[in-house]
Amino acid sequence: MRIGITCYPTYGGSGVVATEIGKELAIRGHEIHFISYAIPIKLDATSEGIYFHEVEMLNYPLFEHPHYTLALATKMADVAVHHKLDLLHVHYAIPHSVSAYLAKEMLRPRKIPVITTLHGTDITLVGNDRSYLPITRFSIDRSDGVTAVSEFLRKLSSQEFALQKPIVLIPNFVNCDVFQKTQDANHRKKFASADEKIIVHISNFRPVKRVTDVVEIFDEVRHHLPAKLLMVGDGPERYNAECLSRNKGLSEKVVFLGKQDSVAEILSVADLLLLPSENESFGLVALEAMACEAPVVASKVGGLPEVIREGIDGYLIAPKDIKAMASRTVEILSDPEKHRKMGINARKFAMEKFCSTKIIPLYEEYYHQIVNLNQ
Ligand code: GMT
Repeated sequence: MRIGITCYPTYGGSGVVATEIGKELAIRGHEIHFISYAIPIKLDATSEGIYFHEVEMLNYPLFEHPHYTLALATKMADVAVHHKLDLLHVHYAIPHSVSAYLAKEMLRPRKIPVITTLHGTDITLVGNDRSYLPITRFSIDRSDGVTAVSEFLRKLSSQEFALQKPIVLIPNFVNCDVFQKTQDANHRKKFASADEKIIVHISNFRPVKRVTDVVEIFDEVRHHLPAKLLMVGDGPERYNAECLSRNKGLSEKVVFLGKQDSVAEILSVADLLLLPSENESFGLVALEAMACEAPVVASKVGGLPEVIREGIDGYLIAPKDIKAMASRTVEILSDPEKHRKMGINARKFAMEKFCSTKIIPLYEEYYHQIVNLNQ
């Protein structure tokens, strides 16, 4: 098939998922056309079967705000015609499903089916804001197919948007060959000394991630065992988290690594992942850590209980309960047998339920179904 994929090209789960889908589909012989304002960070646009089309914006003094939605729609229609696309698959509803709807209408009577994949905050935070709700609901409803990355998000989207259209669950996935625990002791040494446990947090440092809680939890944990905290990513809460860590005298033990191209390399040395988010529709990074045999201590919110099994791959705790999160972290890290078992369980679950080899065919089947319905 010839598939157009649109996503945010920056760091973030939805862009990573979209990029990985495109890469895996190209390996399976499909022709993939990414359409966005920049090359997605994890994309090699010189790979076989992968093409990138940059959305260019017109600047004119009258336009105080950029018209990305329109420019994207125009580019989608252009690529669809000139590269004979079979469908457009957009990730994150806002504004991508609106642009796709416009492109589809522009191309009539030619039919180009549109699939929207909902990722989380496009429904839970931005999508249900009064300023965006009607257009988000409209564009999701006009998509020919809609998928959500967790059962939590599938149900919530149907309810919040009172959609007639069925939303199909296709969960996020991980490439278990790329995400693996390292066997190289020297790689671990780059981050911590032999007696220190390595705790990792990875996010976009937005308020919803509660990054200062991560520092608070680590502070408690440090009273019980030697450890290092690797903070990966960047965003509005980074400064607060850095200040808190300095004020607590933890500067030597908390390392802010910023945005990283290869989170797999960091997770390969992780002993545990902390994800105390206020909400999380799926929590892709939890799955990636699990594939690397790192148990996860996370909030019991959103789609996280679909990814992490309580007491088996980690622990799920009410958000903001820093004491309980710290105590479970110490419990896992101070019991080598429990730590090992949880890590093995986590990788096994990731491989059995969320391996890319199992999930990508679900997208292929869904594409065929939607294209056939539109013929
Ligand atoms: O967190 C965000 O605002 C960004 C968004 C994204 O684009 O990365 O994250 C959402 O999509 C990810 C990929 O499907 C999920 O793993 C995240 O759980 C989800 N974030 C939230 O629900 C907060």
